[in-house]
Amino acid sequence: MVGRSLVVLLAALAVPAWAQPAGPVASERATFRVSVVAAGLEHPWGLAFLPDGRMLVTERPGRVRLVSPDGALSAPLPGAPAVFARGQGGLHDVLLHRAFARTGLVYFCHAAEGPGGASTAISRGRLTEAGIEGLQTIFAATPRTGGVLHFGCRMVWDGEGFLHLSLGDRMRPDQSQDLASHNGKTLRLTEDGRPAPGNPFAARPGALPEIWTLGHRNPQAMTVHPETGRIWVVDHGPRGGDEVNLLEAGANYGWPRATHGINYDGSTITEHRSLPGMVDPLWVWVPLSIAPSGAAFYVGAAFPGWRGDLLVGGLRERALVRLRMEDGRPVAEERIPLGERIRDVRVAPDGRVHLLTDSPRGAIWRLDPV
Ligand SMILES: [Ca+2]
Repeated sequence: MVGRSLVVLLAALAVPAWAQPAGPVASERATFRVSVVAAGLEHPWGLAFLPDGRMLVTERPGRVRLVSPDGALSAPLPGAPAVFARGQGGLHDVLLHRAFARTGLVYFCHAAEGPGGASTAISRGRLTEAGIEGLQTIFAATPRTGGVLHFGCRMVWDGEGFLHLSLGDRMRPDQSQDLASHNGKTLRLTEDGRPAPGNPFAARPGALPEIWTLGHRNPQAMTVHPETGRIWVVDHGPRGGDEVNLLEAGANYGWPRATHGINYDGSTITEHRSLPGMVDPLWVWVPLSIAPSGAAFYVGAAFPGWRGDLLVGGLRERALVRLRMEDGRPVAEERIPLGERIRDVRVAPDGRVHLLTDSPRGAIWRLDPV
């Protein structure tokens, strides 16, 4: 045991704490340097830019911190959600209320424990200089289950002011096709966490009225196209079969009845890559997964060569993956290796791309064009 501990210790010492690329990174349409905005974050997961130039960042074990423009990290804010922090569970995405400057409201999606196990929940509170005040859980997915995998989750606002949430299948693939379960779905909610009016299955007996789309596996990237307002999701496949999907109300994205992926042991999940009545992905990663988490369309001025492209964070791939978009769909891919697992991709108001690295010693990176 002593020898093994020594090996582990030496391995830890050999790895730089925040291993950002040291020199300029040359890619097909841009060259940039990676600056460390803030470090010392444990599995940072979600990021939001505040109107005053600060940022809010979540850490998966359940912490929320403010980051000043010069990169100084606050202490963990009091009042953050109590999370189920096991496996992939914990504190995930953060989203400002659409009228944040007036309301101060901040939304968190996270794993939460309750009767029967754990599921994904949304909690909302008011950000003040004292921390997060008046936190309330406004939505909890059902059914709760045992297990520590596939919680999703990302949140975005649509153009009508409704809140969309992406949810993983909780390793119960059949639930992705079951309208009586929230798991493996995207939901469309009011800002108070209730079913939004006009949802596609609201009138169907036995169907949960929050459901917007079904047939997802573990969508950990969801983003709104800044020009079309359409919502895009990037979903983890099993072994191979990560997908980019454009959401349409009521659509079925196929999991687990249609997929390009196979089981981790090499066995077949289904012979179908496509089925009638199910929507095919607009991009798929085979035979290996990149393990996508976090995505954003690029429309800033800092990287004119990336304009309109979808930037996707790769966990397993340890890369920023750029999907070239033409006529509203991906047509080509570039993988930009960065040496760290990339958990989230955000474009700052000034157009510079920010990344979160998924590590016990994670960081916020900023890409500065050179
Ligand atoms: Ca699919």
